[in-house]
Amino acid sequence: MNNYTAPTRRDLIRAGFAGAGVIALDRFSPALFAAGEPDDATIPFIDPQPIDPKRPMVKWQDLRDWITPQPEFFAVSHYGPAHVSTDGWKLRAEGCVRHELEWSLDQLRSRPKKEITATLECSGNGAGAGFMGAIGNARWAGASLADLLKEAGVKPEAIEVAFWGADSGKEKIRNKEYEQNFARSLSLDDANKSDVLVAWEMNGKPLPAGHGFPLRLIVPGWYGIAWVKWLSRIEVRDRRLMNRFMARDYVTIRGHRNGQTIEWTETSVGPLNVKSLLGRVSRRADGSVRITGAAWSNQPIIRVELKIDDEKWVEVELQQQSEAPHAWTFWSYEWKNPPAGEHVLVCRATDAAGRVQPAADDDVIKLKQTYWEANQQYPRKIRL
Ligand SMILES: Nc1nc2c(c(=O)[nH]1)N[C@H]1C(S)=C(S)[C@@H](COP(=O)(O)O)O[C@H]1N2
Ligand SMILES: [Mo]
Repeated sequence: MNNYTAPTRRDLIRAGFAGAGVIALDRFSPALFAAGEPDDATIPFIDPQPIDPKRPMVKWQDLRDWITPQPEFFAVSHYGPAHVSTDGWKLRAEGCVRHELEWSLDQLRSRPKKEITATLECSGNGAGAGFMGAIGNARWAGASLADLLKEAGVKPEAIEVAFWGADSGKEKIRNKEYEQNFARSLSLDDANKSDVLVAWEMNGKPLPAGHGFPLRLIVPGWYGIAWVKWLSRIEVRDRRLMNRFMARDYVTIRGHRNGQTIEWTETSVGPLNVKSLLGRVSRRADGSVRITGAAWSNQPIIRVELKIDDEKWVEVELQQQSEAPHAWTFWSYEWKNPPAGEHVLVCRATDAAGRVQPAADDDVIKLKQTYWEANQQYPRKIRL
């Protein structure tokens, strides 16, 4: 693999998971980089990034908040948002289980509550210039999925767990139409990870209707497609679900060079890839320029580098959230004595698995045929 550089112990210490010396930031750190500097002036990007201003999205050049403000949190629904009435509402567990179970919302809420801060990114984020802010970081709370599965008793023949949403629509499969509910599945191992939640809270409040009220799945480290909203049924299965969202639509087709030939593979969209984006560029009182952004992956981020014009890559400072390994990491860089004129800035992240965010002309992106999983570096232009 040409993108691999093994993280050193120094990298790991710096990233905060091999030893002491890391300051744990407040979980709700409201304004990590603006703190104490209310007057720094935003320098706008001059390359167009045409985002519909009415569509909730992260506005990168205003990026300040580690927890994404609710009005900026994107929403995606394939069949339109479901409006679920909680009268008589129950979550069911069925399929390859010893006991088919049902829980009311009150029964779920009386279980031990787990809270996790995790970043949710749509796998289509970054695939087109108008769709760059389909990401957000929130504090989610709910019950452990592993505990619910344990209570229902998973039978030995089970291999995966499917999560069914209350929303449905017509799907055409081999020339025939079928009414289908939204559904995604996870392998038993992935479903039993301790941080997978059936959540009823987002940032301390009941889930908003558009984000899955009353219940959704939280799958830290996975693309949004796995985070099933309006969750109504947990089905333990002895064979793989191969619906639109597992095997037809949310599929990435990539080419891999093997000597003179290219081999093509189709894989289901799954865990997050390593990625970073530039957020805000601002002028400080002393004339220097501050560049901030975010980085995320399904592994902790150990390094983010910045390239200014044709200079060498330089390392930026990470504000690692050691308590929240599946939340995005904010970073910043102080550019002293920046020359006037136009500049191109680009960042790239490296994660604890040693994966480096690819450039747009690296094979892993260049030979990607489909829209999803667009984690390439994204250069931005400014004028000073
Ligand atoms: N039931 C259901 N869950 C769903 C979807 C959907 O259409 N229906 N969309 C998925 C996709 S593609 C994404 S990116 C996330 C978006 O979550 P959000 O709307 O809370 O931002 O929800 C996922 N969960
Ligand atoms: Mo998505």
